[in-house]
Amino acid sequence: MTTVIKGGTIVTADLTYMADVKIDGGKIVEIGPNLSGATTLDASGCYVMPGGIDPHVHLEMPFMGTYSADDFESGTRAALAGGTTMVVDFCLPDPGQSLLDALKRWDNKATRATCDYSFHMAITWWGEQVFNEMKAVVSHHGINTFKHFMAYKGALMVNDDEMFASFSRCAELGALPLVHAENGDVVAAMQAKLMDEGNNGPEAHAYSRPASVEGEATNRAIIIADMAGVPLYVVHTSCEQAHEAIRRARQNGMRVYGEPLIQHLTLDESEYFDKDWDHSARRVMSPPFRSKQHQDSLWAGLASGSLQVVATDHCAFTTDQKRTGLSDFRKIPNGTGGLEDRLPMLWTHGVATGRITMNEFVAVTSTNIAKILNIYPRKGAILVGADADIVVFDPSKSKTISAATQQSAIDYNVFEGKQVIGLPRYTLTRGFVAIEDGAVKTREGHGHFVKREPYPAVSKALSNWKELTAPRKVERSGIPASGV
Ligand code: DUC
Ligand code: ZN
Ligand code: ZN
Ligand code: ZN
Repeated sequence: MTTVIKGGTIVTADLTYMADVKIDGGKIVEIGPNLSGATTLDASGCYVMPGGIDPHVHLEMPFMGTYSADDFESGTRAALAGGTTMVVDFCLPDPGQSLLDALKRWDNKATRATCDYSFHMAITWWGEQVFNEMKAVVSHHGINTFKHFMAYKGALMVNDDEMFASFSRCAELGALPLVHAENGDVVAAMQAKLMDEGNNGPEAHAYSRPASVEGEATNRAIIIADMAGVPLYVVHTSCEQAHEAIRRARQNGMRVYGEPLIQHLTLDESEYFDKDWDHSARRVMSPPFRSKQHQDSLWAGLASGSLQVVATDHCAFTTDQKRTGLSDFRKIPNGTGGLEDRLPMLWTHGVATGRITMNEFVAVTSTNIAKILNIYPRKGAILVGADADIVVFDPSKSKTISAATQQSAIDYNVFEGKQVIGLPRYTLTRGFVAIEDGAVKTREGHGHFVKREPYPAVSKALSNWKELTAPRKVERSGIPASGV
């Protein structure tokens, strides 16, 4: 059964042109003028783009004494409704738990996914078993990325020695390390101080995690990656200090990638002040929202290429779950939603305002991500042979974002009341039309796990440290006798 997307303008990361797209067996089989097939989808007035890839989501994630409220069914349904056709979730072993056992749990949860998915593996503890299992994760399970939390002390956090060991192992395996970069020791101390001083509200969450704490950890992770001779991917880059560290590393020849979130690009710190408790607590996430100056830095990074990706860190909790922290901000589950809104919000605030081009929009929501995760051009491309993960995007369609009409399972939306222009007319997942003019036709279990091969380029990454001061044995004569 062939499908043809007809009359649209194809927009990729580097080209804009008019052509039809023919799909068969879930793949793109032909691109050109005047194509026909068994089914026709009218794309006139629309942009035909690679479906969004969200490289950073937490679905049904065990965290802070509860589980994030969107599971693989509702989360991927929200994704498709917003034009995103693949998500990458984080497999989190409990400290001491086998990585492979944790992966079984994640495999199980993800069988309900309505679009394709992959996993990053988190390194939440360190030991010989982890070192050994990392190899099986890469070579047998198709996972080429390992996440490290530099925050969440006493829970997920790893120390510098553990990060260096894990990053070095990534270099050997051709895998890419990811970091949540915040100085967890300083955050924990700040949190205790704020509580002692009677600051127990959600605004204290922001006070405990200033931009400098993120900048320091980003810089530290970059130096550890350089010493280990491996590239680095910094998740949820939210501030100028972190962006500056990434820019500097890239200028020095390192492959360091930065991932702003749509929330940090469009919502600022005023969400935590002079608002009611629920409003602010619903927006508690780490890192917290920042000032307008930091937002300007992130937008500049997307335009100039020093930041490469826009994600969501979708980790949704209901108001009831947030209220666990009513008398102690440290207990408010950290996380916000955004899967359904990432593309329309970025189009509205990025493309429609002229901050980024349409082609840059495709790059940062899809193509760059596919390249970094080593799944291009199967994903992230409108090319013959690619998976037919496609969004037919109508730039004239608009709506007001509201929890009342969203797919996510939670009872609010952090973008509530915001007007967006640019919405999917159709979203196709491997050729299946899951979204049609707002009608949701997703199929539970349609999503497949996408294997990601290791990268040969990664283990050959330039290390400034190795280039400059590779250890060598120095032969010396005239060594002074011991003693003074
Ligand atoms: N930040 C969040 O806000 N939620 C999930 C994990 C994280 O790092
Ligand atoms: Zn598996
Ligand atoms: Zn994080
Ligand atoms: Zn996250």
